[in-house]
Amino acid sequence: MPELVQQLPDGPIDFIGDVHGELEALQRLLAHLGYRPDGSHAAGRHLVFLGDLVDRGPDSPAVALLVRELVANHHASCILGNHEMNAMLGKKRTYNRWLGHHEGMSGPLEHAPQQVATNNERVKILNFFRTLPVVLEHNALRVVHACWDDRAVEVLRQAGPDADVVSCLRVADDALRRAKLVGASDPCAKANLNPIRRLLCGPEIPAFEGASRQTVRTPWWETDHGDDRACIFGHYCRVFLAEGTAAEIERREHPFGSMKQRWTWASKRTICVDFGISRRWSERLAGQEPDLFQTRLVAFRWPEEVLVDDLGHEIQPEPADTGV
Ligand SMILES: [Mn+2]
Repeated sequence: MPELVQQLPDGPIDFIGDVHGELEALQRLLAHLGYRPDGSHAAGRHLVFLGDLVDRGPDSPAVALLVRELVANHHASCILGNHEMNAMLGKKRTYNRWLGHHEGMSGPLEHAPQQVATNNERVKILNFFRTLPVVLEHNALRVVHACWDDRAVEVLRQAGPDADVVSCLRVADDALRRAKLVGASDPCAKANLNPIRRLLCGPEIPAFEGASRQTVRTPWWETDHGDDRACIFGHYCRVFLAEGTAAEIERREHPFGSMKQRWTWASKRTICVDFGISRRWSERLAGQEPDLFQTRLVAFRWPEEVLVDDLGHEIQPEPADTGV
């Protein structure tokens, strides 16, 4: 079992946002970044994956096993995302049919092919997830899947060197359930007060009238005070694809929904590196030409502070206040 808060290596790092089973995009991005097939880099660069390696895309097992190999060979580090947590909790959803079940809601994602893991692969992958930390940091950077929260990170530090993240999450859920028996019921309590859920899924607020869900995500990065270190995170898919009423509701509910220019920092010190490849399956189903994909897998290069996407474009992210 791992320490849940670990140190980032010194030296140049490429932070890779949510991959969601998009093996080809990952392989192309690694080549654009100058990584050799064995994961080494001539300039001694290190890879950091921001979580959500799996689900929705065509080959989750291959992505998870590739990253496992890179981590084993000390070319990469990887933190947990909410999708790895869901897999460890045994949640069966349409988007994680690669785990070998046939459950889930009906909908277009059902028609997107997913490579199914063998029993042996599934065991290897779930064991790998159990070795992953939730947070990485050094004196200049903070890295988390969805939301940096000092108090939640402090709880993880207290968990010590041999913590089981699944037990930590369940213990906190149980405590909240007991508290709810004697206190007021708050639909956001689980997301906001369970430290693991807060770091992996981000805070939520009660939804406004007309929203599609009871609670909606909120832009924590606008009030991220008190830590001068830059924060790199993923999770908040920054690309909107569909048109029409459903897409309008989605934009209203989305913390980046009002964003006009997506290649920006989230705020002065925070940058979200999830550029929507979780939805590439829907572009593929719609028959989109690969050259015209709007979704991207993106790396944020440190200390250069440039973004590189899976099509090989290098983009200088704009300051947060120009695009929003
Ligand atoms: Mn996520």
